[in-house]
Amino acid sequence: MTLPAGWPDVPVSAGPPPAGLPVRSDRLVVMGVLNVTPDSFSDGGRYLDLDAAVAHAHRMAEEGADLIDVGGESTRPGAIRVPADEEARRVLPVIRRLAADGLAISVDTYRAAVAEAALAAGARVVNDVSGGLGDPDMARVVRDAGCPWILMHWRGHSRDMAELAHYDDVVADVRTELAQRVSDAVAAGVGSHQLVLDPGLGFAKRAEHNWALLAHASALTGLGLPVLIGSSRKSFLGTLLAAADGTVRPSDGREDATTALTMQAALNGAWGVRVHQVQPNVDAALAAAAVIAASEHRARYE
Ligand code: PMM
Repeated sequence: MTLPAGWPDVPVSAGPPPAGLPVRSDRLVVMGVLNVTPDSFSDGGRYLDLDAAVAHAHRMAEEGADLIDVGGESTRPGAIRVPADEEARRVLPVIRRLAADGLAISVDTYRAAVAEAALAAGARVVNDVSGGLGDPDMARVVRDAGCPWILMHWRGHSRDMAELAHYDDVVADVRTELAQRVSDAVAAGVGSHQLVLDPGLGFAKRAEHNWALLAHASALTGLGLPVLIGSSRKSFLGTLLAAADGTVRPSDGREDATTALTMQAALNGAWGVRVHQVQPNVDAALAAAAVIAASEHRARYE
């Protein structure tokens, strides 16, 4: 693997993190997933009811979630896209309630109109799985709001993802394509200090692509922007953990592997992880932080 040094012509400002981006000194940030959808692969249909969604978000916050990621359209491979007004109808009441309760919310959307309405309803962060490619108006919304913007690596909508999973060198290609997204955002007037990068595990990626990106997470963290990792319950873990007869492990049996990858993300300098089950991942984040602190302590005496 050959990686270009630093950013390809991207001015990365070392500004302070924007208001709304949780930053912790004691451990990496844990983002709890709240899908208000009928068809997400692991929690679809469970939180369509407002009270059930609100209760689940509070449970995650009590377990230590720093951010609740509210999404109204499933992005699982092959998922059907929903109209923007239906997406907004699903997420806005939940965001309003949770923001009024004082929870920090990100909105998982690639649509500028939904992001704008969500920010007005109290969301603090835009989590954009399209990295700005899904809607040309998203950069304006983020620029005007001055909010954090998570740019995930993306090559196309769920329906087409499988065909787009072709790379010369997945780590170098993802890094270059994310650098282009940063460049576009900065050209549109967004401060680079507003940006968080995400390799987009499972999005136009086969299992071997996901493992390579995890193994070389430093290719992204080394760029100087916060990095988010979303491995939680994804299908590459189901394949890894398949039974002897080849039966893929169901999504609720992938928690321990998810937690192991949270430890790995933390040791590799990620800013945060996006997970369905908060408590074990907070524990893993604390364990990783203790290992990092001990290794830094020892280094002072060597
Ligand atoms: N994965 C999913 C949805 N949103 N957002 C970011 N930033 N990173 C991810 O990896 C990501 C995401 C798909 O998982 P889900 O269906 O469980 O929400």
